[in-house]
Amino acid sequence: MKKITTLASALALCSSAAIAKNPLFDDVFTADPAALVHNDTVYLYTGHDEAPNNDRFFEMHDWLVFSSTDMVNWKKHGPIMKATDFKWATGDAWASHMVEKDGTFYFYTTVRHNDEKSGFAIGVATSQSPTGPFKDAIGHALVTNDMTTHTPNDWDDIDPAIFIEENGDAYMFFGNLMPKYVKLKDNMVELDGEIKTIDVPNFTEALWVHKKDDNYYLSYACEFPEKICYAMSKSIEGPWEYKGILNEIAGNSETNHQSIIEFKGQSYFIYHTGAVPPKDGEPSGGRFRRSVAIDPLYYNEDGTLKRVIMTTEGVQAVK
Ligand code: FUB
Repeated sequence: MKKITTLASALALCSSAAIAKNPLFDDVFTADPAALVHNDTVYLYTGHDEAPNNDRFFEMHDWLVFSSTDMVNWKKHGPIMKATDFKWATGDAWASHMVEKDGTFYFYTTVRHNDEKSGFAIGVATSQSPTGPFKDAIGHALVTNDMTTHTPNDWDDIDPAIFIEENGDAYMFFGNLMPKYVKLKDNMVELDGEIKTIDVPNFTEALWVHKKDDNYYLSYACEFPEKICYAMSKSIEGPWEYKGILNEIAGNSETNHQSIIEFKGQSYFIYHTGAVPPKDGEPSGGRFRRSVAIDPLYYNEDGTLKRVIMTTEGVQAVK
């Protein structure tokens, strides 16, 4: 047996014995995960926190993508685009969502619009590859702040989440303080009809929609600091029945933002925390320096969701 002679060697032994996988990355700050399963691979899209400390506000310029075939080993592909690649945007690369339809990858994302339509807006970019490069698909925003008037703040049209029905009908869910959704046209880059609101309690932001069997699940960040709550429905258009808290406040982060996928028979809950410890004299993770984590998601027999158990071990590698 190895003799432990110093504190350093004791710590080294501890860290080699542990299977600490959450947060996933400690060399880059990642937030607002949105995962896509495509061709036996999981593509994990994230925002990129670059705030120098946790005192001020988000500093987010671009979006990153990572890929994995086993949920444990992640390949870094680098940025897929930056906020100012939308010529009408001034920055703030906030939460996004990627979907694939008929071989084209559609990246819906939150940015700050220039003064022509001040406030946050939703843009859409496309690529023929899940790792990009992505280009603005329409040359203007898909949703601008003046298109909705439910809340007075100028960041109420953020955090797009797309759901595509089996018949190809696509819907975009989005919003802050007021949850909203709108149908998309077949071309995926135009709205098809009016923007409607959703009635669920304690809504803050970060909508995500997924379906299992004949149940639709609407999960979202609730209250502040944020937990993740969820509601269920038999229809993409609701009504949604509130089911409670899915995940508690995540360590050292006021925000939370979830992505839910099924990959090779296992369901996953992907979220962010502020849990990266200080490193090399740098400030630690925190509310503006967040990091993505993954834990398993389990269903009850009646289709409701078991509350997520956040771990530092993370998930087992998929064979
Ligand atoms: O990352 C910036 C914003 O914080 C996101 O758009 C929200 O969902 C929250 O995570």
